[in-house]
Amino acid sequence: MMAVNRQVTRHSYRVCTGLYRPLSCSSSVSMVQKVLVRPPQDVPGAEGQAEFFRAGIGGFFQERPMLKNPFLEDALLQGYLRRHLPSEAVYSDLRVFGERLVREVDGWGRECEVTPPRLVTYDPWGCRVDRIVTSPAWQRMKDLSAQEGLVAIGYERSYGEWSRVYQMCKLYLYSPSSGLYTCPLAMTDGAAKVIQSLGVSWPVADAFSRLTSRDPEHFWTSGQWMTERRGGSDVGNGTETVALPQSDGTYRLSGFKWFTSATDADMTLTLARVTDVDGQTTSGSRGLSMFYAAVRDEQGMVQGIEVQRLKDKLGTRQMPTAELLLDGLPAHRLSEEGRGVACIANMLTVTRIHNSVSAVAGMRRVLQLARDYATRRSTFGKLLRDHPLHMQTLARMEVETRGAFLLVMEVCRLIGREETGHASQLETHLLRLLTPVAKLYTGKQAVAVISEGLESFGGQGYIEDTGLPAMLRDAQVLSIWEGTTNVLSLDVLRCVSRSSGLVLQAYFTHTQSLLAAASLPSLSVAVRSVDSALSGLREFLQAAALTPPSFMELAARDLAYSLARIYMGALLIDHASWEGASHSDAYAALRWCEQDLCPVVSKAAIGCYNMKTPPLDAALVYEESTRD
Ligand code: UCC
Repeated sequence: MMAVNRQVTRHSYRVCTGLYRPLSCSSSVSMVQKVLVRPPQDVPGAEGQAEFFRAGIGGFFQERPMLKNPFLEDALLQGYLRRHLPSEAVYSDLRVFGERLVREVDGWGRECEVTPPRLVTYDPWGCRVDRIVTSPAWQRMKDLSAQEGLVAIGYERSYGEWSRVYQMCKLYLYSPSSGLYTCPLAMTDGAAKVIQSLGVSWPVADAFSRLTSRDPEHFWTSGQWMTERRGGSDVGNGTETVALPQSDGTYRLSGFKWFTSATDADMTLTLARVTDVDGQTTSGSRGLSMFYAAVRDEQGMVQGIEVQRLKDKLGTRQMPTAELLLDGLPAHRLSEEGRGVACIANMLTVTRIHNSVSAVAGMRRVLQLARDYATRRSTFGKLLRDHPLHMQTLARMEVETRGAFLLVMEVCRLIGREETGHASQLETHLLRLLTPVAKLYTGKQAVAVISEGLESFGGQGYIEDTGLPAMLRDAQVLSIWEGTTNVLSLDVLRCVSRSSGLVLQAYFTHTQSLLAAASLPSLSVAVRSVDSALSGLREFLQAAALTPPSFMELAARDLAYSLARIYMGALLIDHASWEGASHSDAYAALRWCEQDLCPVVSKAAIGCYNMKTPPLDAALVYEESTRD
């Protein structure tokens, strides 16, 4: 922008005459309203007219924020890798990939947004075809995903227990440019994980090799069809789809899948109830089994499926989300009968991790754009970057993003250790607890940080073809799909009780060990804050153990937030204590720890979870509609 400004100034002068008179013609420069006029030779026939006269649109154009190599722009990512995965090959791959994202892929992502998928139900001769037509850019994303190994890296395991971290770092760079292609990749990765955990054999050996392939010709994506009209969250009670056993050991599925994301997938994993000889099924989640189905036959036609319609969504418009009538879909049962939920839970773990990666990636992207913009946009006589209040706002976003990044990478580190057989019992417990915690917390952070980020572009942040509003729309789904914030908060409670508290023990032990290793005096305030929050949390949980379950249910969301904030604080401190850390790493840790790290304790202290509260909450919510 500075270049543009200089140019405009060179060709401009102030006038106190004509249509656009200044409010004051005082001799004091500061009191004179500056009205720019175009030099007469620029406007044939309108000599001396003010710049905005008739068709003149003025000479100032704001420079746009520039996307730069997101890997080279990310000090924390580079620091994290230097510390944990100091591999020249990984560094080089991410740097080159970052260039590719800027050069070509980001444009494809935009193309996906402006060329949304459409459903072709019939061919010109009236035959039902149910074809989902996606943009060429969406198809290029599929090829790129294979070539770049975006799923494969996690299964090749060339970097042992750090392979997941490498894979997720690459996805983190890719996500904001991917036109939401990260969604099918999440499910593809989840399906591969489920198949691997069951044993790669017939009938899914070929599918596994396709899901994890680097060859675009061979590569497949998978769907995850769980949601039905009765049940998005309550899968156990809401699933109506039935599986009719066939004489050859396969099944035919009939039902209605209400939300199927990225429905152009090649295969899917899904849940259904096996019917017995009398056509009866078992209710609840004990009646659910998990199935594998190829979506299309060899001619590329959907088989046993009618695509009812594509969803009209707030965001994720790049990607087809369909309602599907399953009308005898041929399928193979992969789980034992009645073990469908437990079996697909592996997929949920992976897709929830992807969700968290996308959340932090969105935060990082808006920050990268906002900080670039702050070097190009002048207001009140100086660049945005020279306004301390603006920098304070971006710094707060940066602190949130750093906390989120370290938490998400911690979960990736843990799953990598588990998959390579390196995880201790403590780490397995931590993974189970932190997966929903990271997903629910980063989903909320993403919406808040990206919303704040849009504001830093002023009105331009609200203008559709800047590409910025789509970031906010797409972020909004992150707290919804793969389990809403409350459903995941209840999942946290469930894993605490199913493990008889062992997941919490692991949490306390590990957080304490992160703090114990922090020796920098400059961090002592932060260490004290986390330590005290941890003690408060322990006391709260001891007291809560004596309360009825309804107490903890009310506290579930605040408990999950407390677990997230305390753990993020410990991770920020730990990272800042590393010998290669920067001053900013320490500053971020200090700033993070200034907030209420343990809201569950502060809210309990004011009676938020006592039994008088639910009726008061309900009365508050329904006050208007219940008044006579
Ligand atoms: O499909 C969707 C969108 C796809 C798009 C994906 C892209 C995402 C990434 C994008 C990046 C850009 S959205 C639909 C998602 N639906 C959900 O997330 C469902 C939400 N509801 C739940 O999570 C519930 O908590 C249920 C369905 C899991 C609860 O069902 P149940 O039947 O009440 O489950 P139980 O009884 O608690 O658990 C049954 C078994 C137990 O194992 P066993 O019997 O061995 O003890 C549990 O331990 O499942 C196990 N289990 C789990 N294991 C349940 N949840 C988990 C878990 N989270 N991790 C491990």
